[in-house]
Amino acid sequence: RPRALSGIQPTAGSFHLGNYLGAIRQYVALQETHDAFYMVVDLHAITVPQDPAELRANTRLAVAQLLASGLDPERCTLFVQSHVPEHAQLGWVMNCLTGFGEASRMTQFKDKSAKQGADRATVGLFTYPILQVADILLYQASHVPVGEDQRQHIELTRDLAERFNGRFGDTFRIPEPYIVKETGKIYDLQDPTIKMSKSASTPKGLINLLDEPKTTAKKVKSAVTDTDTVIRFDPENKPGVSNLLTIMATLTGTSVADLEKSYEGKMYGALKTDLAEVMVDFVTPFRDRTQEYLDDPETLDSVLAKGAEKARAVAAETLARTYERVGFLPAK
Ligand code: AQP
Repeated sequence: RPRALSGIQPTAGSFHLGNYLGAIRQYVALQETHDAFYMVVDLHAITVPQDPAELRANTRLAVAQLLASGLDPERCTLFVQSHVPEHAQLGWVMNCLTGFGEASRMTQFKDKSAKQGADRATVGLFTYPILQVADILLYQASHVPVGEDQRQHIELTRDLAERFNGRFGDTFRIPEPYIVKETGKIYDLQDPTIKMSKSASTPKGLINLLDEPKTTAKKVKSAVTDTDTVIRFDPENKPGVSNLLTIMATLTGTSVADLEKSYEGKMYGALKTDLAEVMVDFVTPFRDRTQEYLDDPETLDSVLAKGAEKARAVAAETLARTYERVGFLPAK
C-alpha cells in the first residue's frame, strides 16, 4: 500500500477552515487507500514561544479535533510527534545534510521570521523545514497531504532524500506532495488575496472551526467580495467570490459550475446566506464531537499510546538503517 504522512500544529487551539479543506479532509480520505500516519507536531510548535500548560491542552485539543474530523484510529496511526523521539534524531542527521543557503531559501521561514522580527526568530524556526523532512522520511511516505504553502518543504524533502540515497545508498522513499488543486489554498475572508491563516491580521477573515456557530455565520456574511454583481468563479478578477464558491462546492459536494448556474441572476447576499447555513451545519456537530473526545481523556490517551507504539516501530527501523548508513558505531 502507498503510505501517507502529515502533521498539524497544535498552536492555535482551534483548527481553521484552511487547515480543514487544505489538509485534514485529505487525511480522512487517504486513510481508506493508504497506510496513513498523522501526527500533532508539538516539536514544531515550540519554534515560537509557547506556554507549557497551553501547549499541553492544545495538543489534546488538536487530537480531539482530528478525531472529530473523521480520523479513525483503526484505519490510521494517530500520534503526538514528541512521543516518537526518532523525529528529533533523524532531524539532526538531515540538518547535517542541508546547506545553509538552501535552508535560507525557505519562504515560510522568511515570512514567519519577518513577522516576528529577525532577532526574535529562533534557530528552531529556521530549521523546522528540515525537521519536517525527517518527519516524512522516517515513515517512508509516498504521499504527503498538505496545503499549497507546504509545497516547497516537500521539494526540500525530495532533494534531501535523493542526496542521502546518492551519498549513502538507497535508504529513503522519495515522497510526493498530495495537494488538492481546488482547496490547496483557502483565502482570508477579509483579504481574499492572502491565505487564510491563524496569524491573519483580522480575526474576521479567519474561520475557526471551534468558533460559536453564530460568529461563523457572521464572518461568512461579512466576507469581502467585489463591486461587480455576478456570481462567477474567476480567482484573478473575483478572488472573494471565487473563494466562497470553492468553500461552498467542497462542503456540499457540488461542482463550482453547478453553483454558478444555480446562482445565476442572484445577488452575493444569497450565496453568503446559503454558505453561512452550510458552515453552521458543518461546525455545529464538529464542535460537539470535539467536546465529546475531550470529555473522554482515557480514550484519547489510549489512542495516542497505541499510535505512538505503531509509529515508533516504523520510525525506529528507518532511523537504525540511517545511522548504520551514516557510519555510526552500533551500541552494543
Ligand atoms: N489557507 C490554507 N489553505 C489550505 N491549506 C492550508 N493549511 C494551512 N492554511 C491553509 C494547511 O494546513 C495544514 C496544517 O498547517 P499547520 O499546522 O502548519 O498550520 P499553519 O500552517 O501554521 O497554519 P497557518 O494558519 O497557516 O499558520 P501561520 O499563520 O503560522 O502560517 C498544512 O498542511 C497547511 O498547508
